[in-house]
Amino acid sequence: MEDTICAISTAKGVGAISIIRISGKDAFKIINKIYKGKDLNKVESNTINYGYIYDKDELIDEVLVSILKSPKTYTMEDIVEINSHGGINTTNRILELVLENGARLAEPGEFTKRAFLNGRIDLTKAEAVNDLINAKSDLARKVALNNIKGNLYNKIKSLRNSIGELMANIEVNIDYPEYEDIEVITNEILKPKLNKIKEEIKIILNNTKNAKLINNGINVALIGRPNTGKSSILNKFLDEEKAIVTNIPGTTRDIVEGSITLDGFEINFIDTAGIRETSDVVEKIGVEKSKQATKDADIVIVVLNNNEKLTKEDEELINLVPENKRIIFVNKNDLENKLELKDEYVLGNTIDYSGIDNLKNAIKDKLNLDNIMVSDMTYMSNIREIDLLKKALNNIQSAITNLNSMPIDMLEIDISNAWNNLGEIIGEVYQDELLDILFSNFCVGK
Ligand SMILES: Nc1nc2c(ncn2[C@@H]2O[C@H](COP(=O)(O)OP(=O)(O)OP(=O)(O)O)[C@@H](O)[C@H]2O)c(=O)[nH]1
Ligand SMILES: [Mg+2]
Repeated sequence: MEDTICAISTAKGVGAISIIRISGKDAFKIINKIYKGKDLNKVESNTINYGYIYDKDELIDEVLVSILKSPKTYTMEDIVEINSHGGINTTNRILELVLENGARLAEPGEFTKRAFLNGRIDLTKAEAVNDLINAKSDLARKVALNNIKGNLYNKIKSLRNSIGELMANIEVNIDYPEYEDIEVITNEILKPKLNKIKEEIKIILNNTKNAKLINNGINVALIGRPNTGKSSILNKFLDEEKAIVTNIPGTTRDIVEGSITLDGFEINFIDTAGIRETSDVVEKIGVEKSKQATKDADIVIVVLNNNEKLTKEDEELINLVPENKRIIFVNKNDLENKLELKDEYVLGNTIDYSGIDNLKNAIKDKLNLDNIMVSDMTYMSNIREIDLLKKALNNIQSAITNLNSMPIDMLEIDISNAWNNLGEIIGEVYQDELLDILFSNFCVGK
């Protein structure tokens, strides 16, 4: 934290401008050594100043320099941002110059880490910054932004406060049993309070399933016997001739993917090789990949041919997929109906869009996407947070289970463990190692 750090904060490559960011106590000293223009010591905070960057007598670039004075900055330290012309050469030259004049290259996420260590943001907000940068869909962006604003922090903090109050009550009862004006805490008082905390934790944990769909997108695999029209369906979804379509069974041999956005969700379609018994080595590998894709997918569309009788293989495929992620699509309804099916299915063809529209609705229904859209958007986005919240739930559950069989001071151990778990989520309790791992996933310069 004593070092002054610097990094290129914009994406590497050719662009109109690049930003070299410097943060730390020597930030202004360093810029003064390489900048010619106004006297930056005299300018106000939050100003942008025109001038030149020089390496001794050599002009390096014409720039705009932002001066941001501690403490109202991203890191809470003095920050300088040099807006230079874009392009790899100029940007690197300026970065080298900043390094030569006393800064050290920032590690990934180090600016955000400082914002956390200096107390400006908690860990959920820091992690949300990374989520925002990596957001793949509009919805993922909104959720991340909500968490940067403190949505998740406020929820966890208030839960932690409720647990803290319980702990204080128990503590007072244990330490001062002789005082008469202190409410005696009994199992009857504790039980509903613990249950309420448990229910609130459960709601957040339930939402985390949605977080995966929001952040990673929804994987939809198309499987079926050869020639049923899987690749045609993919192409229709994408409005593009992405996969090869022929009337020869076994046309698709490898996985073909493409994505669309549906109501803000990223939907990633995976077209697979038609599944059948085959002696062809290449096709065999393709069939294995199809089976794997089925396992990995959030939704599996089993494609059948309306123009053919149901085969044993069709039935096997239907049974291969668990009901909660299976959609059966009966394709080629422009041709004569020869298929009979007991299971629920979606009907259509790849000539017009009606079948595709029905499939979109079926995907939305299956995953309850409309509900996700209107819920409160408090999602935990990463394994670290989810894991800690699950531990907190277990600890609260253990206190509830032991409520009648253990003395109250023993219950306090479980309750205070839960309190610590929540503290770790927001970073009020943390280990240095954890921070290193967490921030190493960030971009350099953020
Ligand atoms: N009549 C009709 N033909 C279709 C329809 N959809 C696809 N086809 C035809 O069915 C044949 C097979 O289509 P594909 O999309 O290649 O089928 P596939 O399931 O990907 O086949 P494999 O890659 O071999 O597993 C092609 O000749 C398509 O033009 C449809 O809705 N109606
Ligand atoms: Mg195909």
